[in-house]
Amino acid sequence: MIDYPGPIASRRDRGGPLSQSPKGHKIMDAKEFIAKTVTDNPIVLFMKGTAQFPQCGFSGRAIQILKAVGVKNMVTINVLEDDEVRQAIKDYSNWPTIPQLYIGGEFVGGSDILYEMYQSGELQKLIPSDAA
Ligand SMILES: N[C@@H](CCC(=O)N[C@@H](CS)C(=O)NCC(=O)O)C(=O)O
Repeated sequence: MIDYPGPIASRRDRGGPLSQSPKGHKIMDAKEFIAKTVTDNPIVLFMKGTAQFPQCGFSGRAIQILKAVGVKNMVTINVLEDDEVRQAIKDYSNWPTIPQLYIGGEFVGGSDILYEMYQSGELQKLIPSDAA
C-alpha cells in the first residue's frame, strides 16, 4: 500500500512542471489533484490517517475490508493533511463523508457500502488483478 505524500506535498511536488508557479504558489488545485490521482491509480482510498495508522474508525474499517479482499496495491490520501482536499473530495463525489473509495476512476462508496459489497461478494469482483 502506498500512502501518498500528504495531499499538499503531492499537489506541489508530484504534478511535474505545472505544479508550481515560478514564485512557488501551488497551481494544481484540489479538484485537479483528485482527478489526477483517481485516474492515475487503480485503487485510491481517501481516508483519515494512513493505512498503517488510521485516525478514524470508519477509515480503519475501510482498510480492513480492502485487506480482507486481498488488496495490496493501493494509494491512500490522508485528508487530514489538507482541508481543501477534505472538502473537494466531498464535492467531487457528491458524498458527504470520509472514507471514500475509488476504483478505476469511479467512486465506489464509504465504509458501510464497502462492507455491504464485501458481504455480497461484489467488492471482490471490482478489484483489478494487479492490485491483489
Ligand atoms: N456512514 C459513513 C460513515 C463515515 C463518516 O461518518 N465519516 C465522518 C467522520 S470520519 C466524516 O467524514 N465527517 C466529515 C468530515 O470529517 O469531514 C461510511 O460508511 O463511511
